[in-house]
Amino acid sequence: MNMNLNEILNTAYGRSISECSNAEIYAALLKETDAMASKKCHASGKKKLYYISAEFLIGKLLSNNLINLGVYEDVRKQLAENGKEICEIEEIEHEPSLGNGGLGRLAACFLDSIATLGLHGDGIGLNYHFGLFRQVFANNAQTTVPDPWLDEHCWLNRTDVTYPVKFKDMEATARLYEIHVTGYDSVTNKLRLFDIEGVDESIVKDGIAFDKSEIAKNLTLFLYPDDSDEAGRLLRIYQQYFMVSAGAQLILDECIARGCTLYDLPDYAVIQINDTHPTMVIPELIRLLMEREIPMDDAISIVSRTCAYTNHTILAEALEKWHIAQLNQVVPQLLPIIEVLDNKIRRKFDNPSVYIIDRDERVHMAHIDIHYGFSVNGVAYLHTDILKNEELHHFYKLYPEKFNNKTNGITFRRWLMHCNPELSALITELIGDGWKKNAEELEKLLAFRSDKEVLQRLLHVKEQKKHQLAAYLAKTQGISLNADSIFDIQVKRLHEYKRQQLNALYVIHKYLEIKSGKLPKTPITVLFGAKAAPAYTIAQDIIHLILCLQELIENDPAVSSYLHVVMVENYNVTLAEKLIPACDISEQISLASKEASGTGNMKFMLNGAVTLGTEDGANVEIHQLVGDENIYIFGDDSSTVVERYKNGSYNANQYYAENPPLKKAVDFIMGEALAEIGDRVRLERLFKELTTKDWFMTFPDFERYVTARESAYADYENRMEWAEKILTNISKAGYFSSDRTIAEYNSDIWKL
Ligand code: 26Q
Repeated sequence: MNMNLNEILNTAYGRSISECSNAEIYAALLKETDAMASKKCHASGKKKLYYISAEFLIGKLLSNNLINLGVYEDVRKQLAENGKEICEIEEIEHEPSLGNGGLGRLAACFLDSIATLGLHGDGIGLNYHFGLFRQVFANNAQTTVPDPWLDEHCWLNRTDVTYPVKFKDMEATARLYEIHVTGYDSVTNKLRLFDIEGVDESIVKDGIAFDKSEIAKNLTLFLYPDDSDEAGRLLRIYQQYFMVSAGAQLILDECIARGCTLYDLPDYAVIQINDTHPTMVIPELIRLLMEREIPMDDAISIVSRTCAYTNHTILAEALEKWHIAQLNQVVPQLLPIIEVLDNKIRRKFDNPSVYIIDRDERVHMAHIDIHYGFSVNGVAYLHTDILKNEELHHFYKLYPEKFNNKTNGITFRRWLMHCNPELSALITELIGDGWKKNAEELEKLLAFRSDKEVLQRLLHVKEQKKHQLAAYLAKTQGISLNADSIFDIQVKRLHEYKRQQLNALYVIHKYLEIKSGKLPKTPITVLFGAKAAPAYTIAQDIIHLILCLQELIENDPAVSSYLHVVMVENYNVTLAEKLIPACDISEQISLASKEASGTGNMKFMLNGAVTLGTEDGANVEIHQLVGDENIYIFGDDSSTVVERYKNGSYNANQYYAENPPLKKAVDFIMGEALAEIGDRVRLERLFKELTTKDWFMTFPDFERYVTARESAYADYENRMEWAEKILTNISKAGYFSSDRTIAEYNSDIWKL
């Protein structure tokens, strides 16, 4: 397929490429590309996958779609010949803020791979007008403002399809919107997003505050609205039910249109439930089938053979439980069904830990999924192992055949071809372009392991990407980076278990070392990027600490040319695409057992960063693939950690008291230097949390973390050996293509 840009712009504006503004070019390109996507063949077949998720963190779509439709190079050239840069046109696009972190980005990578493999499958979710939130730093702290992304020119298409959604106290209308999902040289699928008719953006005042009780106006304003009060929690139930009720109606309509009698629903649809946020789809589908005259037991059996559940966390606080009273206030029609589902379990099993409704009348959403879905999967080998043997052991004993692992993956179209065209071109020059469709072919790169020229060129690409990142951050955030320093990067949601605080303790340690005259050979730039949930106080405190360290070090001429700390503002997909290719050292330092998989770890590896990490999530699999020489692993392993939690033996204060370098770093949080810059309440709270609780056990790992990080920095000095590590990491990354993950979902679960 071809695109004649001059002709398109002439028709649209009566002007040529060079006479149009970037915004005009963007608008015309969007329209043309979207039309091209919709004209592509759509996947079909009797059975269809519905991937239902509260988040789809899809990122900007222009380049992605141009690449997948096979016209990127052509368009880039036409623009360049007329003095326009495609990356500047891209800047016009506003990234849809429809997700928060890994789970949402995974859903987006999956949609790409589902379309690429030509599978019949759509995403179902909500159209949040202001997304998660946009992060703005002020006074060394995070503040939050809405992140509007819907404008006149966007990829979202309105449809005429609407569904009624009944709540206890009102009836809402859900309107269907659609975004085309292009596969790489393949079919087009859709992301179906529901919006409430009558949504009112104007009720948001003062940051992201709004009246949480005005459901008819607020339901689709924000993803994960603050649930620290009851109104916020009820709003989340409204959102979840709105999504699943409209989604279930859509699924049934489509299946009937394809010839389904409803009794044979499992032959027409498979619903993949992305974590527990869409779990109410199970009782809702049962309810809808009963409305259509299907007896309850039949309805339960039909739905149980249609739904499959993915678990993304073992953190107890993230496993959703809704109180019966809460569900009764919003969706009383589901309660009789949930009670029947629970009673069946009580009759069958005498172990209260597998009941759906517990003694405190709370409904355990994950338990609904496990009992009434046909598949339960974890997202990395270690994670699934922990689900089977620890967290969900009682369920595993009941249904061993339901449990399976699907190690996460990422789409190489976005996370290599798009974000790193320089590296892509080099790889293609060396091994041809078979890797674009068959990622395992990257292993062919191993043949160049001792080819000095190739290694040199890999280092050169890395250098280019560092310079590009520096230029981008200078332009967009007013940050200046030393591109000749080591780029050591930790970007992910802010959470204590991910242990940004451990990284910050290292920074303090290094700062003190430099102050005392021990200078690093190569200067170090430590980059952070993370949003924290607004009600998560300690997470806000950690951001505050990092921003204070950034200021302190920047203003200390004795240190600033050796160490630079930068927290980028509003970390999102767009920034990830710039940061990841520029990274030397990828920080994956969660407390072992806590990170289900991680997917950033895979993106960094693919772009030639070396992992510094714990034996956690998919790091374990990365470690196995690249071997000890090409990764820096430190810290306690998951069984040690699980054991320590079980016997309650951890005493943070003892580590603190008995480990002088650690104590020095921790005490610095309360010291004079930071007191002059920071907020005493925040710093003191963080200090106390660490020294008295340290729930995520940073102290036991601290010393080994410092040692591992120093050895990575030392190895970096030998450029040829380092380049070999880069090469090995890229070569072994093929396993983490989401094409592989999706092929496994299809052969083991979906069977499309
Ligand atoms: C739960 C209750 C109340 C409010 C919010 C939530 C909530 C919201 C979002 C719970 C969890 C999430 C998101 C979880 C998530 O992103 N998990 C990540 O999923 C990735 C894809 O599988 C994994 O790679 C990461 O390890 C995992 O942390």
